[in-house]
Amino acid sequence: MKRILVTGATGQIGSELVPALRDRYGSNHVIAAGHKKTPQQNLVEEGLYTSLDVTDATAIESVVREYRIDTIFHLAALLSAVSEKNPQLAWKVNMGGLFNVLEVSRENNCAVFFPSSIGAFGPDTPRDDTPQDTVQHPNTLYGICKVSGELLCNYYFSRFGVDTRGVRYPGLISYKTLPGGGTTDYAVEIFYHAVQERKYNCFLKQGTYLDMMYMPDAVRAAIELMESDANRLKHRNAFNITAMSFAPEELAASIQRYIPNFSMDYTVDPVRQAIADSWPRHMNDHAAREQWGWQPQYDLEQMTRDMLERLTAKLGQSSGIV
Ligand code: AKB
Repeated sequence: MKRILVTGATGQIGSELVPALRDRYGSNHVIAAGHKKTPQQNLVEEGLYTSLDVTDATAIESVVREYRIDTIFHLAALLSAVSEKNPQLAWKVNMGGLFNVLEVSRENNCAVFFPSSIGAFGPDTPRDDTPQDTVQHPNTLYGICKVSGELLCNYYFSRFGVDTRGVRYPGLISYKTLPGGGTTDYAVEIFYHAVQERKYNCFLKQGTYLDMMYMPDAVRAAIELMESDANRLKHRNAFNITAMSFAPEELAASIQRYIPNFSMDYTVDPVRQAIADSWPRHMNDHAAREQWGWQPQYDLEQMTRDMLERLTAKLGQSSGIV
């Protein structure tokens, strides 16, 4: 039975990955680790929780030894927009944290899941049907950390035999925890505003197509990749995965099918627009499909309906959904 550590457990992915891992492997086999943010009640009450600063290698090592960890889902990182505001801190947390996790894993024989991102691509990358292996050249600090992280994970596998695996996540949409500082955050915020105010002011302009995914698919992808047959993995790290690609006005139209009086206008944030314009519109994820059977379950329509139903219940609003 696995013994798992999840760093960044209080974040958007971690807060949903931890309960899924606890359901699968048992609550005593999954240690959720957060740092600055107050942990969600369920993370603390329904299993093991610890506070952990990933820039402190000694602290990671002592958690790994204390709980006899054999697998680390290393999610702790700053997202793209906050990384542009504080590139020095982003390098320290995103690169320093990953390096520490890989070193501790090398010494303690742990497998590592590392989430890369569409942010690992840049303006020179083909934006449509983006190949698995292609020019990357990101021009954001977040992207530079992601592409370096992909390479570092490959290096730790080929040089030291650490079982590193990972995906390139698109923008992730979820109703449990807000993302906090990404370029794709509009696709989450829009739902809160639609349910509570029936209107939203979008910071990306019309026609900005980006890959997206609903959180249940993202969580399943991480677990399935880590459980997949290593002999079938030709890439191991940085698998392109996607579930849908849409522009803001298409997401708004999808919401309007359930909330007809929802309206959206635009005040473009130049920093986040420039980041979005440097990312793929739609990635090719055939390598993930072929090598470990990746298959998304939620498209735009299914995701929109589920998000609206669950957020309406969470926020205690009268539905307004037709
Ligand atoms: C962000 O927008 O920074 C993230 C990502 C796509 O990596 N959601």
